[in-house]
Amino acid sequence: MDKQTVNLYFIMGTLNLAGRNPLHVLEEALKGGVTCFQLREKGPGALTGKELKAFALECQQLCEQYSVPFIVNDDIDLAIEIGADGIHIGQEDGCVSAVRKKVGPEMLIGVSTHNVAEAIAAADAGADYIGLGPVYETQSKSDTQPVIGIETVSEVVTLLPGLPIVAIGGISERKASAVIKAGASGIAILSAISGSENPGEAAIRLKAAVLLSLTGIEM
Ligand code: TZP
Ligand code: MG
Repeated sequence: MDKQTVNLYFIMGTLNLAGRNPLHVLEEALKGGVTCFQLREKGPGALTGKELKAFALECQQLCEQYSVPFIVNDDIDLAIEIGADGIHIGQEDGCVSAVRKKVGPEMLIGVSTHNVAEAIAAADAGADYIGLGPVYETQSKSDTQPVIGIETVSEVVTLLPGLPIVAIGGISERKASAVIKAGASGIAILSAISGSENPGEAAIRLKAAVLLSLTGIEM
């Protein structure tokens, strides 16, 4: 997997959108330049079963339209059934090799990691990319591990130079550059896009912050 694919990795479900239409938010974000999308449908009132599948198919279609990989969080069976581009798993969701056996050789596998040991284990097991965090405090996930800071990002990047590493947790336009300068390939975002008054504009600004930081030019 190309490191550029995770430059601006958007994560969304149907909840916590302040009443906005999820597909509208997703399309605005795609227009704004997100490079990867993960459907993460979690929490009280989350879609399940047929409704979840129908919503996933609509998200997938939009992603296809914008040539952006469509990744499903957790639900391996759904990912296989609809032919998602990838599956994203956490530390509690089984090992990468078992998931690989189930999904076959083509589907991308991403793994959430919180420290150097988990990152190395995921890479050794064949993850295509890793999520690393929470880098900063976040309101978007209640059961997060302690904040890891950008030092851990630098450490992991140094140890795994070839792997796309996407930093997650509390990342805003203002904080994006520190994370990229620490060596992350990209930023994974929930609230800074879906909680924004204007998700498209937020995506444009976040993308610009990432791309500028990747050039190494100081403004
Ligand atoms: N995993 C670690 S932090 C987090 C997840 C899913 C939530 C990040 O959300 P936000 O709103 O970008 O801080
Ligand atoms: Mg999970």
